[in-house]
Amino acid sequence: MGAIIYQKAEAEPWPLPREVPRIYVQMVRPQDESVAEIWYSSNAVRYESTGTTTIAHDGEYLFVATGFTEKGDQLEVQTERLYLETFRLLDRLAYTTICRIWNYVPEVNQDDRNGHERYKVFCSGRSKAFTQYFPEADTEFSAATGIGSMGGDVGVVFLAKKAGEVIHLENPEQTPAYFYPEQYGPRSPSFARATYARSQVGRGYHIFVSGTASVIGYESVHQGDITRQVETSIDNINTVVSAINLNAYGINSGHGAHSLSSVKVYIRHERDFATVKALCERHCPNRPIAYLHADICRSDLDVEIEGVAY
Ligand code: 3EB
Repeated sequence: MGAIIYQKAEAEPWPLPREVPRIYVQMVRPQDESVAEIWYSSNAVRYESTGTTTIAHDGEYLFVATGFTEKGDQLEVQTERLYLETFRLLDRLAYTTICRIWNYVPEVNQDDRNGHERYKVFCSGRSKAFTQYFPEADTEFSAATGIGSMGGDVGVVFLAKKAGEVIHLENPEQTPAYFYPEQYGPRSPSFARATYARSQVGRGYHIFVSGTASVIGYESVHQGDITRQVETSIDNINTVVSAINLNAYGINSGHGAHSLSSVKVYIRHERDFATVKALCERHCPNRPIAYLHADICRSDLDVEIEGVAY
């Protein structure tokens, strides 16, 4: 029903049926193959589009691929506007429960004209949209990834559900991102560590695990040590999807990094690819893992890992 395609700027568009919503993200090294993350549905899918936003929905899930070309130094207001428009769209189509968001922001660690890091500027726009649209729900956020891309437009993908059982999960070892102290930006990041979504039919579920980095409490740890950053990210994933944590939310299952699917690993430095691959193959054996070249939104961190458990 929708696709996120990681490919080089100059590459041919991925051959997909015309109506399928998609976003192209520049995160692939010149020597690597493109990667497509394709979300399927076994139900009948309806497709729609409005301007630069493309949509697919199947009666249970809705996939939105959207974004904007930046105009001047307007990242904050353009982000706020995009989020507000998407919230209205989700209301109009009646898929009001957000499960997962991916945010791709070029030059994410660069400062804007006012000397503010673009990640923090992006967080402000996103946070203002949430506060404006959901004034009563000040800690109600879904799983997300906020990550740098190597160029192009700002891209945002939303996965939302018809009302149904969704539980947003935190990691007891990490401060909720929406409570990060001021030093990480005037408006804290709007995301949960993971989102559990139960299927409307049968006993199936998905746990969407957010981009997970080497953060303990609210602090980055193991700066400059790629091995320990990977280990801490894996530990954080293990904690958030563990039986102990899920049971605390009334969810009767348990997972670990080893049982994640659709694993994506974002790596800041080319020189770290081999090390990170070896570690991830050990922690998530026998499953396809995409390794992407991206700036992590905290400038002192060099790796981030995400996936889906079900
Ligand atoms: C962190 O733990 C690392 O701003 O949407 C991870 C996942 C991170 C999502 C976001 C940021 C975001 O704070 C960074």
